Amino acid sequence: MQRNNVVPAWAGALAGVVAGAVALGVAQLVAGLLNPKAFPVVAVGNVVVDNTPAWLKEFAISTFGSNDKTVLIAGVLVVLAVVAAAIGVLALRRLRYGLVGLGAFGVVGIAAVMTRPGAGVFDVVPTLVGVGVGAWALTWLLARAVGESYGEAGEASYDSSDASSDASAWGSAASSAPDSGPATSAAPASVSSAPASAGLLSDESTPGEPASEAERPAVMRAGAEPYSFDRRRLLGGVAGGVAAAGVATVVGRLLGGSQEAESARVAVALPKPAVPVKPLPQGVDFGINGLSPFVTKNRDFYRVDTALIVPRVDPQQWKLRIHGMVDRPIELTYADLLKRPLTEEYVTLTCVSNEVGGEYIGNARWLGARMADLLREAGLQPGADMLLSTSDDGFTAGTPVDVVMDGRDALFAIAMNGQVLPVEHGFPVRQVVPGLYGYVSATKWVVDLKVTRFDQDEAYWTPRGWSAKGPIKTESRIDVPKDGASLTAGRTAIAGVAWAQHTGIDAVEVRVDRGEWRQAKLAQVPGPDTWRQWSLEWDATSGQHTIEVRATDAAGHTQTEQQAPPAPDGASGWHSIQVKVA
Ligand SMILES: Nc1nc2c(c(=O)[nH]1)N[C@H]1C(S)=C(S)[C@@H](COP(=O)(O)O)O[C@H]1N2
Ligand SMILES: [Mo]
Repeated sequence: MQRNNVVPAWAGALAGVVAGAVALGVAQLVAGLLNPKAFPVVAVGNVVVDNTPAWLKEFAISTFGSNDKTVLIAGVLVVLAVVAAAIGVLALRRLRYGLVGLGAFGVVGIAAVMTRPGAGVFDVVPTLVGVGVGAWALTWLLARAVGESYGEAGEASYDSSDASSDASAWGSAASSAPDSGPATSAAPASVSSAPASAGLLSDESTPGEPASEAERPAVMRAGAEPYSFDRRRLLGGVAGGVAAAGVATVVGRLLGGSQEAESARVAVALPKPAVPVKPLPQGVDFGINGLSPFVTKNRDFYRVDTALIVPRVDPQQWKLRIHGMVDRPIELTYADLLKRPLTEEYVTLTCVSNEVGGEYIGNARWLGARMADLLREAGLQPGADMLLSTSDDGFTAGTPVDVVMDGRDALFAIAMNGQVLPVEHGFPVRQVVPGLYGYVSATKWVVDLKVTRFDQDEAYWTPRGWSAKGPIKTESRIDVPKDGASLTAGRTAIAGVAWAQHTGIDAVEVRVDRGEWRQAKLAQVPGPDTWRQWSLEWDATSGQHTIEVRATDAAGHTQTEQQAPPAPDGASGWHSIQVKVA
C-alpha cells in the first residue's frame, strides 16, 4: 500500500529536475524558433565566458582543450540540476517556494539573455515560456506524486478559489483508489487543473475552513500530516516529462542549428583572385608520418572563440562599416567585397592560448580583400593607431594600424583553402593578419572596423588580463616522435614545425639529453608568414631520452629558454619531450 506514506524528498528532487529539464527543453524549442542566442543556458554560459579572466581561460583551455565549451555548458547544466532538485524539494513543502525558486531561475536566465550584445525584447520569450511550462510541469508532477486518482477527483470537485475543497477531494480520492496506475492519470483536463490544486501541498495556501477531518485524511502538510505517496504515478509522469524535454531539446537544436548559414555558404561562388598565390615550392612538406602537414585541412583547423553557438550571418544582410578616425567612412556589402581585387596568401594563425607544444596553430590559404587598400580608400587620419574590429556576436579585437599598413597581406578573408569560409571560422568574412595572435587580429564574423586609438578603446580580452598588443612569439614544436612514445633503437626522424610569422624561420636546432645542439633540416616555405617544417635524423639508443627544440627567426632572435605561460602575451620556452627507446 502506498497511501499514507510521506512523500520522500527524492521525489520532490526528481520532480524538480524533470520540471527543470522540461523548462529548458521548451526554452530550447522556442529559442530554436526565434533566436538560438536567446536560449538561457547559452546566455548564462556566455556571461561566464565574458567574465573569464586570463588565468581561468588558461586553466580551462589547458585542462579541457577544445572541449572547454562543452565542459562549461555541462557545468551550467549540473548547477541548474542541483538548483532544480532543491526547488523540487522546496515545492514539496510549499509549492509557492518552489514556484518562486523557478521564477528566480527565470530572472537569472532573462538577465543573462538581455545583457548579450544585440539582444532584443523578444529574446525573453524562450525563458518566459520555459519557466511557465516548467512551473506547470513541477506542479503536475508533484500532484501525481501525492495522489494518483487526483485527476478524476480533482476534476469533479476542483475549485481554484477554494483550495480546501480540493484538498478533501484529493485526500479522499487518494485513499479510495491508490493504485490504478499511470494509464488513468495523464488526461490533459486534470493536468490543467494541477497548478492551483497543488497549492494544497502548501499548508499556507489552504484558506477558509478545512472540510471535516474525515473528508481530508491525507492532505499534504509541511511535515505535519501524512499523505499518500504514489511512486508509480510519479515515475510515469517523470518518464513523460523526460521524453517531452528530450524531444523539445532535439527539435529546438535542429531549428536553431547553423544550416541556414550553411546553405547560404554553399550558394556562394568564389571569385578568382586578382593576385593568386604562387604555386607552393617543392619541398614544403616532408610528408613524414605524424608531422603536421604544411596546409592544415579546414576540418582539422583549430577553433578558438567565445561563441557558445556559432553566429549565423546572412551574407545578403552582411555589411562591414569602416569608420572612426577616417576621412571617408565606408560601408561594404558582401557583393561589394567579392567584386574587389582579391589576394590569396598562405598564413599561419596562432592562438595566444597555445601552450608550448600546443595544438592551437594552423596554416591555411586565405583569399580576401587587403585591409590596407580599404583603409587607404577610407583615408586614415593622423594619430589613429588601433583598428577595433567587432564581430557579429560582440567580440572585439584591437589591431595596430602600423602592422596592417606595413605591406603585409592583412585580409578581410572570404575563403579558406579554396573553400568559402567555414561558418565556424567566420563566414562570411573574417580578418587574417600575419604575425599577430588571433585575439588581437583574427576577428571572425567581422561586421565593424573602427579606426581609433589604444588610449581610447579597449578590445575584448584586454580588461580580462591579456596584453593589448599581441605579436606572435617565435616558437617551435616537436610533432614526431610523440611525447611519451616508445621507440625501437635505430635511425628515426625527429620532426616538427617552427614559426615566426612575418619574420620567418632561419634555423631550428635539436638536442638530445642536453647534448650538443644539432641543426635540423628546414623545409621550403612560400614566404615568411607561415610555419616551417623541420626534421632531423636521430640514431636512437636504448634508454630514456629528452628531446628539445629551439628556433631562430630571420631577425636573428633565438627562442628563449625562459618558460612563460600563455597569459598575458603568449607562451615561451623550448618544447621538450621524453621518449623511451627499447
Ligand atoms: N568573433 C570572434 N572572432 C575571433 C575570436 C572570438 O572569440 N570571436 N577569437 C579569436 C582568437 S583568440 C583566435 S586564436 C582566432 C582563431 O581562429 P579560428 O577559430 O578560425 O582558428 O580567432 C579569433 N577571432
Ligand atoms: Mo586565440
